[in-house]
Amino acid sequence: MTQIRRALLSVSDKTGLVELARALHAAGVTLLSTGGTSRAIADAGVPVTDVSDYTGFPEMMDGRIKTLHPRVHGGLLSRRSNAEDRASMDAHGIEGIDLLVVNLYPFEATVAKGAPFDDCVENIDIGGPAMIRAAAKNHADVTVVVEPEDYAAVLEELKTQGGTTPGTRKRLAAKAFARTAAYDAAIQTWFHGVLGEETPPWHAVGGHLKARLRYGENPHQTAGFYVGGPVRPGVATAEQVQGKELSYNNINDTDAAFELVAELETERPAVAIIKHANPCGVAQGASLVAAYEAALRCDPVSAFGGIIAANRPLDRTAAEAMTGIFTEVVIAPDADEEARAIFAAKKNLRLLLTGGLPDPEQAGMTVRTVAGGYLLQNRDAGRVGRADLKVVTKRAPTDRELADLLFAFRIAKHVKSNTIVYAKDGATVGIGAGQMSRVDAARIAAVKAREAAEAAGLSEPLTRGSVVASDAFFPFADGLLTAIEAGATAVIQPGGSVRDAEVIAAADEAGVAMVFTGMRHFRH
Ligand code: 93A
Repeated sequence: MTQIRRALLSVSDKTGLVELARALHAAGVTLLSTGGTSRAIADAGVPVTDVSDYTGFPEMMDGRIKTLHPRVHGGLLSRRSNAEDRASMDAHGIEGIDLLVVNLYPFEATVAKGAPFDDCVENIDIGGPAMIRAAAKNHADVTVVVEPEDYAAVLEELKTQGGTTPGTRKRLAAKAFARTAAYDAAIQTWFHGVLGEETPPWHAVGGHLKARLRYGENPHQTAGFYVGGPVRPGVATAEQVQGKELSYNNINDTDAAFELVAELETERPAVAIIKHANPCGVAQGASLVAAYEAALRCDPVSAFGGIIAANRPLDRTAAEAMTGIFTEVVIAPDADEEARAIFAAKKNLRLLLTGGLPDPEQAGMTVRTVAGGYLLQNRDAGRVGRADLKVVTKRAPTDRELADLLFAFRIAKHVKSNTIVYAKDGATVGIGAGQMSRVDAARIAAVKAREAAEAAGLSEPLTRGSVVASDAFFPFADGLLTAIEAGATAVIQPGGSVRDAEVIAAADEAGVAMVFTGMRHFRH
């Protein structure tokens, strides 16, 4: 147990400050504080000493120098049980500071609101992190608090036990270092942005903990949701309007859904339905509801319990259709009043509104772990357009086929490899995901399309007259032949196999049109 006789309070976020100061004073704690914080405490009628009176140095240089003084840092760093440290304290009039309460200049918020360069620089806190690190290092004797949410716990220990326990001080020290690490990471990210450079993704590892999750991918795994890096509309920034807490898998799937829908042409309403990070139906239509219904048709069985992303504000008819089956999450740029009211009736459904769509071509990095290390790469910002396509068959695709080919290839980019995507009239009609062989992906997609057609009471499989996209080249003609058998009339694929000639010949023989993209989209 460490008694708390003196506390230094220096906070930008003054939430709960007066209550804290009052309670500390009542517990007999002497208060030291910096300019604005000190004024707020004094205004509430609580006795407080200005740090500048304690150090004998005025605040100067627009507050750049407030607490950077040996009487402050000595008070935080001195080991109370060390005779030499105590002698130094006596020699220099240094008083022990037992509790440090700091929250930093709002650098992240200043950047987020688009403040000018100089304002951002001025909001880089120096004295705050220095004190936080000093107090956290000296957690054997000092308690450090960096967030208002921890005030109550410290006051409780003070009240019930007369001081803080070593366990609490260690936990708070860990949190303190996490905060300064995240703070420096935010500054680093901003500098990279100013320089027009990409930000290395390790900030994400030390990023800001947005939410502790109930569990990870499975219930026996613990997990947290960290945010950081360049701002991008999506699951990390969205406002959750309603519904249960998001789970680890929800977050992962919602991200996949929204990134996919943002990949499609923005002129037309688009909807993607995701299960286990893979789409089970994607479509564009004249309206959101038309797009949703077409997406659902692709694989209505898998869509149950899925995640829906839309590229437009949700309206009444879309909301009515989307609440027709059990859905975990809906994410969209916005929702009108009528749509919100309809979703509100489904208490558990999580509705996330992002305010916008992410730019599919925005630079960025991805990170994944391997045993003992990380793999870093640029995010796959590659996008194939009409001008990139090379017709390799005797027959060129028709305009309608071309539109569907590009649509299918954009979707294939967002499906686990190996993938084959069949599409028709701006809607997927069969998706084969995550197979070890391309021919299996083609087969599975065709089987699913046949089943969906049967379920809908149609006589023909949905793949009849469709186009087909492959995320990587066909190593043999077999995968292509499977797609042709399923009814595909045009093909889009990267090309580049040693057997391209064989594959092209097979397409020509069947009168199928084929285009090469020159770019592949593996996603493992
Ligand atoms: O400009 S600083 O880096 N220089 C300092 O010496 C210093 N000491 C505390 N910023 C400094 N602080 C920060 O001031 C704290 O981290 C806190 O965010 C803020 C509180 O200022 P005030 O009490 O005047 O509102």
